[in-house]
Amino acid sequence: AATMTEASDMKQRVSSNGNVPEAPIEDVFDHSYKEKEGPKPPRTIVWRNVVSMTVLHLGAAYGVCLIPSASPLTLLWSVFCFLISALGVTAGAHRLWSHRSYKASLPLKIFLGLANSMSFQNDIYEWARDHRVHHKYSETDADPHNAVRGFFFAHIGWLMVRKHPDVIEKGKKLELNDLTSDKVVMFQRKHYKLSVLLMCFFVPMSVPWYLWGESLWVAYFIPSVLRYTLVLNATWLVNSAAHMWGNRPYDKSINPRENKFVTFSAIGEGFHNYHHTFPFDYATSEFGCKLNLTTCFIDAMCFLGLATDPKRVSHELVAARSQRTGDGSPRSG
Ligand code: ST9
Ligand code: ZN
Ligand code: ZN
Repeated sequence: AATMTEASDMKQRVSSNGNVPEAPIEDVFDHSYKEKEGPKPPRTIVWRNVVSMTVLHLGAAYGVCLIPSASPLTLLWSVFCFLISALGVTAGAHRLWSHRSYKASLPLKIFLGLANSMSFQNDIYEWARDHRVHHKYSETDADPHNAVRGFFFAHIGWLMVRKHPDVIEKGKKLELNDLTSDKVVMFQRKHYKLSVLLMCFFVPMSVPWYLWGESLWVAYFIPSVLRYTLVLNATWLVNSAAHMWGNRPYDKSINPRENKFVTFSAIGEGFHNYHHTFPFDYATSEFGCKLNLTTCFIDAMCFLGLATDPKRVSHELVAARSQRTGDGSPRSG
């Protein structure tokens, strides 16, 4: 019976705005995929990325050393920039564009597009494409940050080597029309470099300098470099830590887990066992706003009329699924 309800719930998402059918988002795990037999293709290190990631993290460590010499306003501004760029990933690239778990008006999309450029994590199109293969082929060769390859690979290593050919092969078969027909997504992709230069570096650095006379040096290393590096690592923890450590109250047959530390650092994205079980739920958890700043933000946008149609899974369905496939650990927010 549970499976029946699940199937109808899936359909509900597909046509939840009245009767207009939408193409289903390909974020549901594909059990039919089998990894190719035989030896794995050789791993090709991309040295340019190894060097740039190392330099970035050294810059962030230096930024930490500069904290005592920064003005309190600059630190406050850095936290603000952290939250805006984090929302560009969580509410933007993730819940809106990868999963289509709610609908956003044009002004909200523009805000999320700018916030997303502030997070500098590849353009929305590329991010959402990689994220859909991640869900559909989770923990296999076709998953860009396959956590079976270990913490380091899932966290940052995957950005330092060429992709497994299956990621590209499977990714090319995905339905991405909703992204290519989205003007904000395509505009951001077209002007990606410039938008990153402005939003990730120029704006975070020039505001403290211009408005309260912070030194450009400090304003570069803290709200820009350090803040950027922290958002990156908070995001990557969802791929590494939340695929390795924590309970699995919804589905014990999959790797993603509920991880409180990740939930906190990634503003609500650590309920990862829930999220992989119900990828279309806009709250990415059954507990709404609890520990989930991103859900609060989307709720506020709905309240203001800037977002509509947030998709949710019913408590009955969650409970039934948890009974059937969970690991028996308590569900808790
Ligand atoms: C970054 C991204 O950090 C982080 C994403 C994290 C995802 C997290 C998900 C967790 C859940 C959400 C929670 C959010 C929490 C947020 C909390 C915030 C506080 N399908 O890529 P190339 C094709 S980025 C189909 O070069 P290589 C395609 O044709 C950090 N096709 O592959 C492509 O051409 P085009 C900054 C695909 O050569 C061509 O192949 N950025 C797919 O193997 C070549 O693609 C960097 O560091 C696909 N999936 O290189 C840059 N993929 O361009 C890192 C590829 O036309 N990237 N194709 O699309 C690179 O340098 C390279 O991608 C590479 C692989 C070296 C890693
Ligand atoms: Zn995941
Ligand atoms: Zn997701």
